[in-house]
Amino acid sequence: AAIGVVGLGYVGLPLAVEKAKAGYNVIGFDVQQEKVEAVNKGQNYIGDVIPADLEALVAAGKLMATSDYHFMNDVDAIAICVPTPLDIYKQPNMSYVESSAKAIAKHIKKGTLVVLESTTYPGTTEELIKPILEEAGLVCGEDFFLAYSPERVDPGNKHFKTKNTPKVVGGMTPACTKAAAAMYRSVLEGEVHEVSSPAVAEMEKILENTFRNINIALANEMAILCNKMGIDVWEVIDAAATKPYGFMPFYPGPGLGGHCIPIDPWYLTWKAREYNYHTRLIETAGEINDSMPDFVVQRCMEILNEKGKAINGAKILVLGVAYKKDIADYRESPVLPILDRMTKAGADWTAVDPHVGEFRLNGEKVKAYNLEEVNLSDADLVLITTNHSDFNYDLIADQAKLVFDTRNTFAKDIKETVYSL
Ligand code: SAJ
Repeated sequence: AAIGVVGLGYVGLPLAVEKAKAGYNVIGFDVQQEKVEAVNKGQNYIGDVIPADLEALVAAGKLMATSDYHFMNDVDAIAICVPTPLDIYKQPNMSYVESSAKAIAKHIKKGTLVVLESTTYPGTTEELIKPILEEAGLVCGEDFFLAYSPERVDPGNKHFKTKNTPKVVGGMTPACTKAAAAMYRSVLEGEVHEVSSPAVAEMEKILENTFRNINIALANEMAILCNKMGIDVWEVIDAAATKPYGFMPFYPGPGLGGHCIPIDPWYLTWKAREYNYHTRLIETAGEINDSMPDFVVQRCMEILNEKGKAINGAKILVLGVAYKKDIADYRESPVLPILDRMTKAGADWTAVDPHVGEFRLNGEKVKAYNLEEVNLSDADLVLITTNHSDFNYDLIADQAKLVFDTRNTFAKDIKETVYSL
């Protein structure tokens, strides 16, 4: 039996590899030819995948990639792992999910299992996917099986990978839930937790990520207020974290990046309008998180000002473009609006990020240098936005005239030239 994965990104490729390692013949589908070619050459491009695994599985003919949906005829189970981004009005963009479902509907046959993994608003599987798949005349729950099972991938997480992270599964009917749970249990080691409907599974994923978004916003609001009150917010959070029950620490930062946490809550906000409900908490948290780039640049101005320097014309090194440490991904990174605001304030900034190398800012290609390529002592201010492990923090504290650290990377009061959020 062959199984398929639609979307070979940071969710789909690790899942395809795990399915192939479990013994299935796996066909990966992606519209991007360069991904298809890379996979078929056994060339890995996803940090969480072990390159040797991909190479061996492709060489053994257990895993292949294609952009030709006719291969759908050969698969008995398909997982849809395509992006669900927001448009510029924070409205859901379901086009990838819709086009994948339509492509599958053309080749669906009796007994096929379809599972949607992309994070989305509650109701998607029943209201959007099911009708598309039933167009072919087959009946969901009898002729084919349909379920929702949210992806839980934490890029760069050393402990929790696709294989050992618990998985929630909700089917359109009990038979659908069973079929999907059986497929995942044959591939994954972690608990496969069955729920009564796709909507429960869709909503629990949104809860997981909205929980993070809201609590990060709380940490950011505390940081802003502690700064005004002359209190060290990091010391406050570490002290609160001594509470052994009912508390877990979240930390302030330069803003909220990534393709999930800043995005997912807005899928619920959008759907809630259909029920005339206004998700006030999500919107307020979004405003606070989105205000952090301004707060960071404001603090840079204040710190330079204390030394009689204007931000206008100031040489600023910005350490870290990626949205979190030790990865190369800079999607939704708050560093982009920070750089934008620095340009507007007339700062002469240079981006430093060995993981990113080169990135686009407002459509322009910009180089992200290695730390060794820049002169730390020549900068008027060094801003730490992403606490990559491979930055030499002793050297930075030693050589930089001024440091503004937004990630609490230094020991407390290391030097009076080092300021923290
Ligand atoms: N961040 C803070 N303060 C914190 C934690 C995170 O400012 O206390 C920032 C990070 O710097 C980053 C953003 O929030 O810019 C998102 O961070 P993240 O740790 O949630 O990382 P993601 O988005 O790569 O992965 C998350 C998963 N991570 C964790 O749960 C730790 C998880 O929420 C989801 O499985 C995944 O997104 C997803 O794909 O939904």
